[in-house]
Amino acid sequence: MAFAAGRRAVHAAAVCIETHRREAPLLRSAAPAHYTADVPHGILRPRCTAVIEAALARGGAVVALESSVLAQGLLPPHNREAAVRMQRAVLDAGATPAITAVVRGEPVLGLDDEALERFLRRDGVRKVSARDLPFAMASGADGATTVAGTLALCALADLPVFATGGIGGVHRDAPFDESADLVELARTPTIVVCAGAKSILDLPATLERLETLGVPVVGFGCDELPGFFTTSTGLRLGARCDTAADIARAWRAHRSLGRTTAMLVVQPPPAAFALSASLVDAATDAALAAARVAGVRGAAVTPFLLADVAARTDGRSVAVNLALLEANAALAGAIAVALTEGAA
Ligand code: PSU
Ligand code: MN
Repeated sequence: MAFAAGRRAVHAAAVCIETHRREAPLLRSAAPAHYTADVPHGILRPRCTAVIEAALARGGAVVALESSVLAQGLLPPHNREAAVRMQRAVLDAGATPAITAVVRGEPVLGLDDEALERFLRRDGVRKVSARDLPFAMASGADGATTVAGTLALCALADLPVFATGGIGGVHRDAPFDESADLVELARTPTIVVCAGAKSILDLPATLERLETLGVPVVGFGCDELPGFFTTSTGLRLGARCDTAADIARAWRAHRSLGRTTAMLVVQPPPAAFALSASLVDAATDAALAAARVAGVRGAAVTPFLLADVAARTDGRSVAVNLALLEANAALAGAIAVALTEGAA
């Protein structure tokens, strides 16, 4: 495991904790003292595959991809298809994909083939939000990171761009069930590309919370918040961009203000796959009722609802899910490249 001297970190050679403890000098962190006073070994830097390490070292475009959508959101064989299509889309855009996860207790950017296979089999892989990271690490577990968990890892490696399907948000039924994705978006300076928040959520409330938290939401080629499975929701957005270069420019402005929130870039699912609002609404209402009857709670809610909606739409929700994941990965790749190009 490598430890870095703060967020503008160096690519220190990987050392295991024990070696580090005995032999390596303590590294000073650039983070404020109250963050690091009780972290004698410094802030961790996720282990990267060689390809990702090389891309970071040359200042190349790298796009983070979450793993919870693979290990909890989509069932085999669709999760494999999602992994392949997303990574290929990032590569085709000229960037390097980095699936984030905790592998046998170690936070990583990029999964090797063996770990990816385990995650795709969903073999004892737990769902890891930001709060779950320390326990997954301490117990040596495999953990698939949600948007919140992924953002926490992006921050450790200064990854500025991340693609996902839909973010978590404010749930409709359960009072106070609000995804940690929102809070992490509010404190992680990363561009997050998605198709909005999942239709199973309370979308107006989710948008309001993002506003309260100061997270800019920009439509990519659209003026409304997309509904994940659907093109529109009737919820107007305050900003629109039509090119990756425009997003990059807005991002630089955001960062020039010292803002440390994410920027949410939303685009509708590819038109050929988008579902009608009536179909999605009916499936969602039925799924919510089923969750109530089954007494599903907490972290299990989102995977349950997604699976139930998939069953109720004869898999059409899966087809649109795969298509939008690929499209979002492609856009994230283009934005990451634009960030490396126009550094002025
Ligand atoms: N969107 C999907 N599939 C998913 C998720 C989102 O299409 O599996 C996952 C993401 O990882 C997101 C998480 O961060 O669900 C939200 O879970 P919760 O509501 O428990 O925070
Ligand atoms: Mn929740």
